[in-house]
Amino acid sequence: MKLLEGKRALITGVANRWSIATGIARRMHDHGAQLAFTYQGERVKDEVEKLAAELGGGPVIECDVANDASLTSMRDDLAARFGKLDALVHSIAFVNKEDLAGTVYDTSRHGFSMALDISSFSLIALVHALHEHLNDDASIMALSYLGSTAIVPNYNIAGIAKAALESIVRYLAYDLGPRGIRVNAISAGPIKTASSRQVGGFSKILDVVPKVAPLKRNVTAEDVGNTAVYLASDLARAITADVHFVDSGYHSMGMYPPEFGS
Ligand code: 0WD
Repeated sequence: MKLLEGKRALITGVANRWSIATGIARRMHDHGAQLAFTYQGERVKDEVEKLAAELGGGPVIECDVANDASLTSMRDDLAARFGKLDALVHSIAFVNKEDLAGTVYDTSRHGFSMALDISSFSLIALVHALHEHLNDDASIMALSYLGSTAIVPNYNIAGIAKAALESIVRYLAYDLGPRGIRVNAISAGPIKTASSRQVGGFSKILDVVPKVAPLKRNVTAEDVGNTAVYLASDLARAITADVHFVDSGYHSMGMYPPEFGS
């Protein structure tokens, strides 16, 4: 059964084939959604165009979420070429590499502002730009991580930015709820991507999950994509303002199993 037949989704944050947004786009396409994509700049344009061609040939539009003019022109282009949205996927984050290791108290004012601007405020900016181009009952989702509510060494201000993002999800859910529009976060387990490799000691994080998590395995971008399909579908029409973990159950562990490390 196809869950997204007749629905249109905008996918942000594809950088390459390993991006979580790529896994989401693939699963949404499998379920019959029509897709449009944004890309950040020339560096990733070819990869995004290739993926879009493979997944139905929808529009590919430049959008730098740090730039209001870019958001407005994306909105106008999208309205002309694609029509109103039933789903919006926010899969965007940026933190300076030097802020993804060491101590949080050494974070610079500029590094902090940039991380929060691109990783958190960008969801507000996208919804501000697109709210009139969302159908009633649309579904908005943003990618988060456990580092928002718990200490993950080296994740540092990325975690602080995810805490803001999850709070923004709840407030947007309240703003848009009267239109039946739902806003949720998907908190993914660690997945090797261009962004995650910037986090100090990331490969060790990948080693821990299969030893500790109830499902004893890491998750994939396609696992995240399956949850995105559900959240975008009418099956989730009473689900909003929440954080949905796709992490093999890792977030529920109160302590590591006794055999860990042996
Ligand atoms: O373990 C992981 N990979 C997890 C990632 C676990 C839990 C959550 N996440 C989150 C990330 O924090 C992010 O919000 O998932 C989202 C997607 O991240 P990803 O798929 O891991 O990483 P990547 O493939 O690098 O995509 C993030 C993209 C950027 O990629 P690059 O590599 O080019 O920096 O975010 C986009 C960009 O395409 N991006 C922007 N898009 C528009 N405007 C901007 C910007 N200013 N900055 C970054």
